[in-house]
Amino acid sequence: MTHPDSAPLFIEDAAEPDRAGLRNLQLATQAQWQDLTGASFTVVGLGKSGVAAANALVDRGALVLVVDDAPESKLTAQLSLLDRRVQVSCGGGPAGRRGDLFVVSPGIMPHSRRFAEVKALACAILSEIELFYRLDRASVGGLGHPLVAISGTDGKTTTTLWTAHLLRKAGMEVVIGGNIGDPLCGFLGHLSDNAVVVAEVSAFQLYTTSMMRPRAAVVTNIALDHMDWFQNDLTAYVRTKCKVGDQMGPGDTLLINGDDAELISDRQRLADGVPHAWQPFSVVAVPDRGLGFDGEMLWWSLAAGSRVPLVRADELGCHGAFPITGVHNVENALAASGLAIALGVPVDMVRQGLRDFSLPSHRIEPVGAIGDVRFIDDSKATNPHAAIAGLRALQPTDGGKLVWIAGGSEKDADFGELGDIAGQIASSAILIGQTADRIAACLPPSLPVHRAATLQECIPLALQLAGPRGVVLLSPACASYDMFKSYAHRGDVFKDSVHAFAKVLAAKAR
Ligand code: UMA
Repeated sequence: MTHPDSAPLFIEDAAEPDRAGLRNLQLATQAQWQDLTGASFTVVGLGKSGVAAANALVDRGALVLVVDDAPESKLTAQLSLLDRRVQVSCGGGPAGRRGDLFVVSPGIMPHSRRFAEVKALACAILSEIELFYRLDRASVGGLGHPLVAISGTDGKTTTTLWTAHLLRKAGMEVVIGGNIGDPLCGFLGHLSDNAVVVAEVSAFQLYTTSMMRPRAAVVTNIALDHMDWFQNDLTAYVRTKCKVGDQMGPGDTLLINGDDAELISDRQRLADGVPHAWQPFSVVAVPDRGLGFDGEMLWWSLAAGSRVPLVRADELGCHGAFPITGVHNVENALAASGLAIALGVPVDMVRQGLRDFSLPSHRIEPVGAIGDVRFIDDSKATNPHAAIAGLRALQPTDGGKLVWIAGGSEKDADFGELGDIAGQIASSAILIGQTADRIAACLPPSLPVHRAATLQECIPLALQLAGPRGVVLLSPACASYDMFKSYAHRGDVFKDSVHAFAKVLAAKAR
């Protein structure tokens, strides 16, 4: 394994150095940045992470230019948060300064014109999470604050929050950031000595990350997503997701979904001579070492023949806002438990935290009932794989009906497998949004399919289709941007529509 301090940078064919070039080149190969005086940076993208990165850099004496393709009029909120010492160029001006160290926002696609320009100019390219790591190491020494990183396609946000919950059970001071919302650079200067950083990390962020070494990390799973960003190169996507473990060393813990076929080659690569402890977690078996599920109980295995029970699956969330169901949530619980154990949380605290965690909203969240028909909001299912998990979690076991509401904005997802599984589990489908026709084409003729123009329109129809004791599940398999501001907005509209229709029925019944 490459030593963290000498790991290759993403850009190997660095551009010719100029004025600040030598200072920049010197920094490019260091994983710990004490003093940035004389260094020169271009930050690309003035979103949340760009603002946090630029402010952290000028605070440490660097010369910083921020560039953004959007016009100034669209960036007023971000500009108001930016340190006045930062230079700004917006509206599609120059891509940056030749020979600079470049921090690129995760929204800049690698095959975009902007990224090509950056590659031609940069001395090195790094992500905002990588910048955090290098600056944090400098501020506290050693490897910086303990960092727990959650990578993978599905379950990242839930695993991030659940891990933080388990660490807090043991009295640890935890901050949560990264792709989940708050950029990590925003925490610099605000972390106490004992703080642990729990970060959701996206493939977009990992793509330009090279030296970051988490203390514990997980790759939750791999499913087809963001293929537009990766130009349909699944191998590149898998490799990028697994970069989270590349710099880990002795004493660190990397958890890998042991049931995921896409991760098998990477597991093999990890097994071949990498010194850090990596472990699988599995919902189909209990591994000799790692975490597993036997269909009833979640286990932590220390070695062959030595396993410790955690909780039963039906205890997950039993003391929280609502019970936590679905095999995918058993996966999330196993991953969070493994990360917490790696950070030293006693098993009793893990058990408590598995029982009293509340899932964040829009993830198989019961939002109400009309009579005996239950309505479930799984709006966070923004890809087919996540919707399959939602359908499986709600699969009727009592002969009742499951009405599935799906569809949304187009991101070229493949609905083939989802269509087959929906045909087996759902009793009818109501399709909305841009992808309605493509999803309909993948459903078997045996499944009755209906269309609706709005979510509000879906509710009375779904109630009628669900029979007296059915379940109505919104699990769209698509992003929401064709009709809503976000998946959260879509889930809120669903919930409000259920409540509004329940009131109309109640008023009529009086
Ligand atoms: N921009 C350009 N040129 C481009 C593309 C973008 O100039 O070619 C500019 C835009 O005009 C805009 C800025 O870059 O001003 C946007 O930057 P950004 O989209 O990278 O967004 P940030 O606000 O910095 O948010 C990022 C993550 N965004 C993305 O990954 C797209 C946020 O994840 C993350 O919460 C935040 O950093 C803090 O870490 C969002 C996301 O959608 C929620 N993530 C994806 C997902 O979860 O599926 C991966």
